[in-house]
Amino acid sequence: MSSELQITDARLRPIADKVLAGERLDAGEGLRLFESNDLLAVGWLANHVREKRHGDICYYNVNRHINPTNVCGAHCKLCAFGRDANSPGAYTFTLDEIWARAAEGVAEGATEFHIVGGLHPDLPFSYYLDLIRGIKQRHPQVHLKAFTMVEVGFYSRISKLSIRDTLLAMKEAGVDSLPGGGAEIFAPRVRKIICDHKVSGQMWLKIARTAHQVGLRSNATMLYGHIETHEERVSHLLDLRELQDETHSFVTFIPLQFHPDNTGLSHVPKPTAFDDLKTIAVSRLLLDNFDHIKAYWIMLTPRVAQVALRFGANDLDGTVVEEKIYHDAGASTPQGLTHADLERLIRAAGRVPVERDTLYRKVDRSQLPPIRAPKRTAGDLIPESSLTARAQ
Ligand code: V47
Repeated sequence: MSSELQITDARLRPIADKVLAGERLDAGEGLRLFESNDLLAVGWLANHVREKRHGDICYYNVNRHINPTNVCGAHCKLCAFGRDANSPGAYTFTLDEIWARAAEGVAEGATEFHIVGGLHPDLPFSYYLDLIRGIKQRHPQVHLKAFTMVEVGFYSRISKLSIRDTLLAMKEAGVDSLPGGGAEIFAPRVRKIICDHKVSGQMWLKIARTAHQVGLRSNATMLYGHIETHEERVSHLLDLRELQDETHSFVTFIPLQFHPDNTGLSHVPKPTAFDDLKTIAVSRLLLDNFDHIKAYWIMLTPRVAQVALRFGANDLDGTVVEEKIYHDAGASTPQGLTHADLERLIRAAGRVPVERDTLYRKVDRSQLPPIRAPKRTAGDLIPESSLTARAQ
C-alpha cells in the first residue's frame, strides 16, 4: 500500500484490524461501515483488499447491450425503461433487427453481448430462444450473457417449464451466463414499493442457485440510493455472500446507483458520489468471496467510476454501446465508450488496463480483427480531442 491508514472514526478501528487480518466482517460491522463518514478510511481498507487480490490491474471488456423489447407488464416504480405495448416509445425488435445489431457489435470487436429486456406479455419463450440461437449460430465466439433471474422467472411462468428446465433450454440455445440485474434489494418491504410484480428476493436467490447448479455462472447486483435502509443493504450483501459460499458461481458484483428521472420514484434525491464510493467500498469489504467488484461507469459517470478504482473496484464494465435502461432514467453519460477511452480512464487512475472476456480471461487483441469505432452519441463527458477510436 502506498499510504498509511488514517482513521478519524474510532469505531472503525476494530473493523480495520479484522480487515488487515483477513477476517470476515459481520452484519453489525457492515452497518458501521455504511454509517461512518470516514470515507477515506473505509476506502483505504477496500483498496487494501482490492490491491491484495488484483494489484494494479483494472479489467474492462468490449461488449454491446442488446435490449430486445422495452414492452413490460411489470410496471416497476423504479424503472423508466418499461412501456405498455401501445404507448409512445414502445418497441420490440424483430429477430433480424437483433441479429443486425449483433453483427454491428462483432464489427466493433465485442466479445460479449449483454441481453436483457422487458417482460413482454405476448412474446412466447421461443422468441428468446430463437434470438439466442440465431446470434450463437452467426457468432459462436461471442459470449452471450443473457436474461436476468427476473426474466428467467417470467419465462418459466409463460412456458410452464420448471425454473431448472427453463435454464436448461436457455443453455441449450446458447446462453453462456446470466447478468446480475433484477436483484434490486431483497427485503420484501422495499420490493413491495419499488418492484411489486417482480420475483421476490428469495426467488431471485433460488433462480441464481439453480442457474449455478446447471452450470450457468452469473453476476449479482444491488440497486441502492432509493428507499432502502443501510440495514437492508447489508442484509442484501450478506444474502449474496451466503449463496456464493454455497455455489462459488457469481462472477462479479455490481452496485447500481438508482436514477430517479422518469420513474415512479422521481421524488427520490439522486445518490451522491460520497454514497457511491462508500457503497463500492463496503461491498468490497463484505463480499470477501467475490473476486470482482465492478464500477459501472454508465451509472456512476466515467469520472466517479475512475475514482472507484481506488475504493475497491477492479473493473469498469465495458464499452457497452446503446445503453437504454439508465438513459431512459436520466443518465447523462455517453451511450458507449471506446476501447481506447476505457484504457485512458484506467491509466489516468494509475491502474493497468487489462481487456478481459466475460469470465475474466485476458483477451489478446493482436489475435483478433481490427476494431471498428462505434457511432458516438451526444453528451460525451470526455473531450473528443483526447479520444482515439482504434485498436491499441
Ligand atoms: O435490474 C432499472 C436497474 C438493472 C433503473 O451483470 C435501474 O454485468 C437505476 O443489471 N435507475 C439492469 N437502475 C442493469 C444491470 C447490469 C448493468 C451492468 C452490468 C450488469 C452485469 C448488469 O438496472 C435492473 C435494475 O436494477 N435499473 N431502472 C433506474 N431507474
